[in-house]
Amino acid sequence: MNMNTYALAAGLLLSLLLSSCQSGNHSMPQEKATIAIIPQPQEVKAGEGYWLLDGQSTLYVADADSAWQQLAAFAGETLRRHTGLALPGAAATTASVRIERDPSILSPEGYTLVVDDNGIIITASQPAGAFYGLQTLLQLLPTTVYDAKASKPDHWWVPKVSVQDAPRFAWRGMHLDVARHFFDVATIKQYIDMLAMHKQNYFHWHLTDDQGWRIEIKQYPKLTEVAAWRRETLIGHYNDKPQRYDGQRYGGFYTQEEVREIVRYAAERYVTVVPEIEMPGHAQAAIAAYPELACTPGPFEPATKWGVFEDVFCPKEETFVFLENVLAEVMALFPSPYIHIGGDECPKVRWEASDFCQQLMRREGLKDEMELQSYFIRRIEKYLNTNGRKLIGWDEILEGGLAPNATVMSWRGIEGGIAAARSGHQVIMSPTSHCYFDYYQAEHPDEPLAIGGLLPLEKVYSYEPVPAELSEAEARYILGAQGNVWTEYIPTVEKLQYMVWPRASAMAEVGWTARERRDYTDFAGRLWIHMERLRAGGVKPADHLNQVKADIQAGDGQGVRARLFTDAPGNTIRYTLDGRTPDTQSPVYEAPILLEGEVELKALPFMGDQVSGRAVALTHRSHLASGKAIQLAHMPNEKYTGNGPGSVINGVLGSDQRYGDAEWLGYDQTNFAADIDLGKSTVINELRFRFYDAPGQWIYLPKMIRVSVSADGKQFTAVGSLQQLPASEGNICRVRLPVQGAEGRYVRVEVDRLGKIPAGESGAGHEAWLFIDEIEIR
Ligand code: TNX
Repeated sequence: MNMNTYALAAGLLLSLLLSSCQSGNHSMPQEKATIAIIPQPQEVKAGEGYWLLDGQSTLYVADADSAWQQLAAFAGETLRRHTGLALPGAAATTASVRIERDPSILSPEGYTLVVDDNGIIITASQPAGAFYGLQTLLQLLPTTVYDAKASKPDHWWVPKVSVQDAPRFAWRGMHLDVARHFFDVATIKQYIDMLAMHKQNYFHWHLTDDQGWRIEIKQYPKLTEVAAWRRETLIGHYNDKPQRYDGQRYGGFYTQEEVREIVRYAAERYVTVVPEIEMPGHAQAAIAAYPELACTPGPFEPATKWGVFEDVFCPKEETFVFLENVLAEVMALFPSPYIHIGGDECPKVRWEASDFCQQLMRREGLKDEMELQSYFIRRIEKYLNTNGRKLIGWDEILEGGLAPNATVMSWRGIEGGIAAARSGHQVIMSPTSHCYFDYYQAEHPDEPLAIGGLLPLEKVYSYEPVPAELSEAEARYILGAQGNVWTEYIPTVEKLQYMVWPRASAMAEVGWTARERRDYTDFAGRLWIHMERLRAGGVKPADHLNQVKADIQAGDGQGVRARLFTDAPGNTIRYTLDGRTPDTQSPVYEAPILLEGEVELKALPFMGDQVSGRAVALTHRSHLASGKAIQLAHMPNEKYTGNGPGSVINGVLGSDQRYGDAEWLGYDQTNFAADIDLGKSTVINELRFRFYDAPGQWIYLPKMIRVSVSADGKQFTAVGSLQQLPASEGNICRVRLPVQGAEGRYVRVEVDRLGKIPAGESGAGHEAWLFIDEIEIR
């Protein structure tokens, strides 16, 4: 959307106001309507003029068989609720709104929507497609259609248009963790409403975890008497030292009646609810209620803090009896063809120490605890399959061998998804890098506490669910993509909305819209209007569209440059370099700003002379390496690439709390090693480093730093090294390494990772991460 369309959008709003003032004569708006549909359809052809919906309008819905009858009832009710018009039924030949069957439409979720001189007609081969046509129709109307509380006008102008549409992926999912924090039935329904509006079709309901069991199971009452309640809850961040607790009992659960109601509510909106019952790990709450299901006697209590816990289900016969009984009740409640059984993050320490487990492994010929996990999942899969259901698990279920028919949800990255697709298993992609809405969404000191990381809207939008590594045949196993919402740091509905929207709107477009139709600038333009829909629907989204962002470019020897931008067009950015708050007299940003010496850049967006959004502020301090050229021997993990290699010599420090920002580089496989070209022979006295230190997140300080210099970039002479690092302050460790008067043009810096995480620590045995955000040379 360009500036012009903004003006048009404003014009549309104005004309709608005018037309509602003149509702007596229903004068047609003079301006052309802006069509801003999210997710973007396959094809939208705008026509000329409008079709009038008013008190005389009627509705016809194909209702030949039962599947269409449900749609017919729901479509009528939806249209009436949203428009406030009665829309009585009429024959197909005369009705103003017609929803018709067209078996020639190939996609079961596809539809066409035509608004022309003959009225409004939606065609689809299946009710789901018709439902999506209806969603598109609502998005053609002013955003007040979504406002249940607003009084509705007595007529609506519907812009003439022809839309042809079908989704790219069959799985367009959103997940919600109700174990860490509980959300009531009304909130779940609103969540489902929002998914339906975005044509998302799977609601992955994470119902059990260490901190709480949230679904009533009649045969096991202690799950809701004991497992649904925790003594207290961690407050602040897990990494805070010391950790603090609120001392408040916390919990809740859904009765089976409520579950049925939600499943029914979702089904009316063509959303399938996929329940997740976690096993064998993330089960501490369940074994607190039934300790006989653990490998050790207990007692246990539902966890009061976050993380991964060692007390897990023990693969005993009575555990399988319990789980099958639980799943039997779950299957009776959820018609979903898929049942999610978790499978992630299951520590093996209890199994290793258990005589029972070790004997079982010998008896079954299982070579290690990974294979025991696989044995566990296969048994559960067999049970589900026997009952006509399919198993989904997180990508850890690949370890020790994948159950024969399992669908894999790839979260730790995309590798699990690639491996599963290559072995002919269905895959849902939800890697942390692009799909975790518990991560921060902006770099700003006012952002509310989040688990960590950084996942701005644009990055969500950029997600491509089909890994480039897959052949066309393998790619067919990618069912789609999903946004995950873990709620450790999301205790309230307001915060839930803030974290989810509009990032989930971007995810909806990733799942629905053809790759070549996706364009972030265009999306951001449509989102400007779409946010009003969200607000009208009772959801307060995070609004970062007008926030100024800085993209710091460095590392190529051309100095350090700051490119400033906002997501929404129409802002004028004004800035200062001395830390003062910009005003209407401050210089207007036009081209990247060269940062030299000591600079406190602050930039604010303006619309006219009004501040339109949040500022960006950053401090730049030159040192001998800033703005010079750098070459990395190893690239960081693809999730933590900062803003390229230059991030570590750009004179700008990263956040002290968020290692996922554009300044930090993160390594978990290789060491860090870089050659910095100072451009000419230079005497250097000291190097200063910053490392991130957060063992709870598997991030450790390095075990060794070495520095050498060279005149020609080939022969290097060691000039300093360090093993003993000073104590960290909070999560930051600042290191100084003196190299008294060393001289050279090239400086080689080598930083060795710790290696494996030590026993007894969270993530023991995994590779420790190393995060570095700056190498200052003085
Ligand atoms: C990992 S994603 C988990 C969850 C946490 C989440 C926090 C997954 C399968 N397991 O238990 O809530 O990280 O981002």
